[in-house]
Amino acid sequence: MNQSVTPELRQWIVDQALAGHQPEAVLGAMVQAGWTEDVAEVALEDTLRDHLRQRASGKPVASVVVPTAAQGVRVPDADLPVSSGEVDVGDRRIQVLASLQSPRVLVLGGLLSGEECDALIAAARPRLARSLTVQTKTGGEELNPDRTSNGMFFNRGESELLKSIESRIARLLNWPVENGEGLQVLHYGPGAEYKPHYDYFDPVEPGTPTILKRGGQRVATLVMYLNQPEQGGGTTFPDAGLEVAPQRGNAVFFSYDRPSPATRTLHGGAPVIVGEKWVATKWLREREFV
Ligand code: PD2
Ligand code: ZN
Repeated sequence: MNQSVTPELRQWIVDQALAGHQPEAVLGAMVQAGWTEDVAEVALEDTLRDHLRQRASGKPVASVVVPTAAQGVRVPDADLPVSSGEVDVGDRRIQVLASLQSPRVLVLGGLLSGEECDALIAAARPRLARSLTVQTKTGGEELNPDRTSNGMFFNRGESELLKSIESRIARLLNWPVENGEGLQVLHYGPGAEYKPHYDYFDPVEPGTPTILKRGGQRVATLVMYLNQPEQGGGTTFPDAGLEVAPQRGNAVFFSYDRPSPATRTLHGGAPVIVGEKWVATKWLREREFV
């Protein structure tokens, strides 16, 4: 791996120290992420020495941001319907079937037409591969045993269908198209599942600064159901005791204003028992995703 000590890595080291992590623990995390121990040791010592020198000189230094209850970032959300239970996004009217404040969750009806669901499946099917997840230890990707689906990513705006869906989502959630990652399609066969996890990138992992360069943190997720499994395959929110049933064209939206379990957005894809499950996931970032 690339062993160059980037400004992002130096800031991460300082943040870990300011958050109270012992140097041995920080070193251990770096070695686990693939750093050679002596390179990591020098990077750690140099960074912390420079930081202390800068502090002693009275110069202002970047300080760690420890999010508290009052410090969450702005997040996507729908304009809630006053009485009709529907949001008009120009080309469709979308039903708000359920709304929860903490965790912030919306269950949406009729976000996609049946034809759009079928077209997404048809376009994704030939491009499926065993799902990878972003590896926050290094910023790369890895096979994840907790995720037994097959998946693929579309590029943002790669077809008229995707452009139309992306701009609908942007209008619905009041969030720029440019801040969205390319749509991901997942296919689960019988027995496949996605164990409970958070979608934000864990700030304590040394690969996270690299991932955040492409548009900051993830702040919201929209999981769109492209079909209806015969049995199983709901999206679960263990902290809220909530399970959303997959129904073709419907979706579940949730947001997280900080990368913390305090958002209560732990969620998973329950095992498919009978049939298959297709979903399309849209992740929204703080800033333009490049
Ligand atoms: O397929 C799902 O229900 C599901 C559950 C949890 C999808 C995701 N997470 C995801 O794509 O992040
Ligand atoms: Zn997820």
